Amino acid sequence: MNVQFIKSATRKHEYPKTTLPKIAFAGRSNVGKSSLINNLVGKKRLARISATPGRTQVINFFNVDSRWIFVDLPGYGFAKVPARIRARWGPMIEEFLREDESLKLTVMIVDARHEPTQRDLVMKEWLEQYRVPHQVVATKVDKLSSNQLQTSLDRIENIFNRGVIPYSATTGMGKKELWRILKRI
Ligand SMILES: Nc1nc2c(ncn2[C@@H]2O[C@H](COP(=O)(O)OP(=O)(O)OP(=O)(O)O)[C@@H](O)[C@H]2O)c(=O)[nH]1
Ligand SMILES: [Mg+2]
Repeated sequence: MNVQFIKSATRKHEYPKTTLPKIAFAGRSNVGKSSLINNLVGKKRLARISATPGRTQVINFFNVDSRWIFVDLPGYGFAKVPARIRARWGPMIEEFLREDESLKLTVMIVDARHEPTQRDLVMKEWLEQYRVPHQVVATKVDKLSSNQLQTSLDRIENIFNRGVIPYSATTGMGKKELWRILKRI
């Protein structure tokens, strides 16, 4: 798989000029977005995995096999991000969801261990409002027992009112299932 970083952007005029279908990855800070992207494309250090959560406050675009553009959206909800940077997050994400005509799917990533947060629900509302198709993925499932996992998946499916793919960037669980969906785009 040939994957290349294209550029970072915060505003629409900076997005890469391309008509390839875009697949965005969204979720709260530290949820494992970059790890999931790296695991999907089989590259260890493509999207930066941060020891300092919340650092990725720009939109990162990657060319995947000249067939899709993967978009690593900045994480939300990290308390230590300065308020003035946090204030920019909403308009930046909303502009992207609203304005990018080649956005075909958003992968909405939640932590399998936790109740979805208020910000996850805001994100869900935006995806619905701007009519962006979305697939919910619950990651870090390797940290749960199978009983815990079932309870957690049921809860997440209820909240988002749709099917959720269990995922682990550590074991690769869910990778095939998610690719099956991405390959239809
Ligand atoms: N056990 C386990 N750890 C994971 C998994 N995915 C991510 N992690 C860990 O979770 C931490 C955050 O992962 P990142 O991929 O940097 O998360 P992110 O959502 O991109 O974070 P920001 O870009 O900083 O918002 C890292 O320490 C990862 O190693 C997983 O599936 N299983
Ligand atoms: Mg990241």
